Amino acid sequence: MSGFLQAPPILEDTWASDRALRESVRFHLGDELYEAAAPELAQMGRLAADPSTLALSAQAESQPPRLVPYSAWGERVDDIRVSPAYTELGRIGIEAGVTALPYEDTAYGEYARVVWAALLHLWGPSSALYSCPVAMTDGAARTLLLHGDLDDIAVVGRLTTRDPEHAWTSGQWMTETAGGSDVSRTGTVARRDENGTWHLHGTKWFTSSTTSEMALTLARPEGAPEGSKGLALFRIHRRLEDGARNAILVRRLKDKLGTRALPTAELELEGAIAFPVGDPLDGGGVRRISTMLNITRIHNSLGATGAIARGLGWARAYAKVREVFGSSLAKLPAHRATLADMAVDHAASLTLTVRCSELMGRVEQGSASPDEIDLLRGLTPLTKLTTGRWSIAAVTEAMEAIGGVGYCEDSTIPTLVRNTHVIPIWEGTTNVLALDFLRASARSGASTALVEDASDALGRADHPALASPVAATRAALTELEERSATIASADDAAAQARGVALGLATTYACARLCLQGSWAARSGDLRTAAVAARLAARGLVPPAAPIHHELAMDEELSSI
Ligand code: MFK
Repeated sequence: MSGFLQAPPILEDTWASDRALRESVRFHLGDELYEAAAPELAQMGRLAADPSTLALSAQAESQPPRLVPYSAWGERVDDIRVSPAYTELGRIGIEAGVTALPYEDTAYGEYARVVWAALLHLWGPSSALYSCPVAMTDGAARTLLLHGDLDDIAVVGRLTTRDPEHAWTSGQWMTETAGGSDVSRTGTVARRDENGTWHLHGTKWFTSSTTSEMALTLARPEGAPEGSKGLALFRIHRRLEDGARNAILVRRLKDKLGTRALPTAELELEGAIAFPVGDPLDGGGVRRISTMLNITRIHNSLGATGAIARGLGWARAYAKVREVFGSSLAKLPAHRATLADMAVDHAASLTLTVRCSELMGRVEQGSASPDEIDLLRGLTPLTKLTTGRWSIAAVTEAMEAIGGVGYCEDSTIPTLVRNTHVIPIWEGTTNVLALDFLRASARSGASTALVEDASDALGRADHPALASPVAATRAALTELEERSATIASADDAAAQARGVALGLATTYACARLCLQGSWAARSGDLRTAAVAARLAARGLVPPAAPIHHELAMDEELSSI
């Protein structure tokens, strides 16, 4: 035996060690609001990396939810039991304001969502995916406020409180066997009885956070037309007012690759009582639930960014304690280059996500301009799809950076990798979101607003240290515009949508990093300028497929 014992990596305080996050928050908030927000963010940064919190996460992940279909005496109860550690992690988040903060009257005003984004970024990676019910709860609260009646709005207090004893969470039951992406194929039927009460009949195929007290869901009122224009939005509760079980049967829990602390179930709605949100017969269900979708997509992007930060945090911690080839791993140039690329992914992901959050806050407070509304509409799917892909790459890189122990379950890195793999699938896949962006661009000024905002950022990034990434980002914008001009048909647009979306999002991220880097450089800090330069040097726009080979490629695909 060699007698050598590797010192374990220690995850550092996630606020104090995350320079990119602190700078982004200060850049967006300004000094005064930053000083006001910093204490609560610092507290969450310490708590998220505290060994007791990490132990709760590990416990929650190792105690998956359990379905108890019947009571001891044979009564159908459909109870789902989750780990007490999972509940405790939720309590920590709720008390800290992950659901409440954007709905409170605070000094942050239209910047509340920036503080909230930082808070969630810190708490999320330690939450054992309690971040999922938090996402849907936020989406539900906003949807009910915008589209609901007084009964709907009465529920919002439960969804946005900091009191864990009083707090409810919400699910989002959209996915059915016939339609995950194509929600227009929803088969759940809504029937109104003689008293005017609505009852839902159908199967919901993936319902996450099934222990939530309520959910928003789609159903087709009897007699309504086929397709998405026949769908209505409903609020549905697991229990009725008298405490009795609603007619919702849990068929089974899903056996998932990751997110194992989080209950996800198949549900049979057997005439379950539900309450329409908005007019159930005006065909506006998908439009209304899109309010929720857009919010959960920003949460998803925060989840991706948090996963990158956590992977980077572990990789850095390991590099600090590991000696190789007579040197600290942290000092080896090849490894430093890998960590630098992960830091670029983190900063780029953060810049997109915080920008979305800032715009969302402005829209919610009613201070957004029409251009900012269009910008948020386009930036949300772009941010979701891009950060999702970056997060998979980054956590995989973290696992490799930690080596064999990172591949072993007790390092917790496999949990991080498994949990991150849901991020591009949840809330719309890469292609669905790229197509959503195309539709948003056709129906609103989304892409124009994005290009103009990027150009404006580049125009203001006037510190000489940024000259090279600014030039590269300008060239990327021109390339994207030229590529858009060559699109010949709707099919061609769809085929190119993913590449254009990834290119536009990365270019926009670089433009915003140039602006932030220029701001920081004015006080002598060149680190974000270096990040922007490294991002630009990687190439901002993925190459287009060679058009002259398209016919042969079609033949290749048909032979697979
Ligand atoms: C770490 C935290 C992670 C968070 C975890 C959350 C877990 C939740 C788990 C899940 O529930 S995952 C399920 C997610 N499912 C999807 O994301 C569905 C993917 N499909 C789409 O996104 C489709 O584009 C969509 C269903 C939204 C729409 O497809 P359709 O049926 O072709 O509808 P259409 O005609 O495009 O739009 C109907 C209306 O909605 C239009 O308005 P009008 O009625 O006024 O014409 C659209 O403008 C509007 N709309 C659609 N998408 C919108 C939108 N409005 C605003 N924003 C959008 N994104």
